Amino acid sequence: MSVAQKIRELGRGGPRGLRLRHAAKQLVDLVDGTTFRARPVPAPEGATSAFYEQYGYAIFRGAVEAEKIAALCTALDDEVIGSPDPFLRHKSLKREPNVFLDGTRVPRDGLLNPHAQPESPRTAAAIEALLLTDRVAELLTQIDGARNYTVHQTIVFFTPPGTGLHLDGWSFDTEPRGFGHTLWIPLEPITLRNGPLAIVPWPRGKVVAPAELNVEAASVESYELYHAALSKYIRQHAPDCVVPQLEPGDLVVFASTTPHGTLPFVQPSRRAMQVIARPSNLRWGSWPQFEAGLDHSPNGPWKALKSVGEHWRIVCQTTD
Ligand SMILES: O=C(O)CCC(=O)C(=O)O
Repeated sequence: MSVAQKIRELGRGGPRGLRLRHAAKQLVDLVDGTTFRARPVPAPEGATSAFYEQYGYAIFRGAVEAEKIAALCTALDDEVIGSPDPFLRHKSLKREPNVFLDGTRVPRDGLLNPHAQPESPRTAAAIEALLLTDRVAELLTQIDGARNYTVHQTIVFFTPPGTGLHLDGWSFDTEPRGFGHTLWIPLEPITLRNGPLAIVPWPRGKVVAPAELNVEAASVESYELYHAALSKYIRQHAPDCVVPQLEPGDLVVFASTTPHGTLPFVQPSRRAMQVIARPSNLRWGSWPQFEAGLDHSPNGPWKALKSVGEHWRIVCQTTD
């Protein structure tokens, strides 16, 4: 059905003004994937997509322009590292000034959603310039055939966050599950010594149900129990890990259902950016929300969403 037909269909019944307002709202919801049960497009032909379906991740070389990475690093140095002001932090979820690791200029905690915070406009502009490109969208399209993506979250890491094995889908997935992407972008070389990312090769969309692990259904409270049980399952059934050694310019993408975590470090500086995005037409939510029977996507936590170019939408103001 064409968009025009959909508007006409949605606009039937009720007083004209009300009908039109209702139709406009439903159209926005439709584009957002909030009420419309869109289906994922079939996986495209090609080696990238086939590999991603089987292993749940992809590594692209030279996907991000070097000058744009340098511009982001300069913005971070000037706007964040050199500033006494507070910034919204990844781990503490609070606005806090830099606390540096002993003897370094490496902040202990990263930045949460710096692309959407009023205190970091230069960083935000540099993130948009680096990320929301046709090239990055085309690489995602090679994986899943979708043509438009919505960015929900960004994190900038200065040092490895020490994250245990987990699934990003628990807190942000699509319905059907496994079509959300995490984009992981090194801003400096990632070696075996500065806390690299470790990925468990895992078929895209594979979900081990809590019942299969003998833990209670997904809920905010059962996160730790589920992930402890999943880690045991992985040790037994999927013991291999991929630890990509990366240069700035590379891009790692993995699915919302792919287990991953951070390895330990001896060198503390590890600048990288992590991005959570979904094909814009798909419904989304967290596993606990899906488990509770949520039949539409949540409305927040953002206050504003904007389109950038042909291929991107991004949450540009959050309630954090
Ligand atoms: O950057 C890393 O080492 C992993 C971080 C991560 O998985 C997360 O924050 O969800």
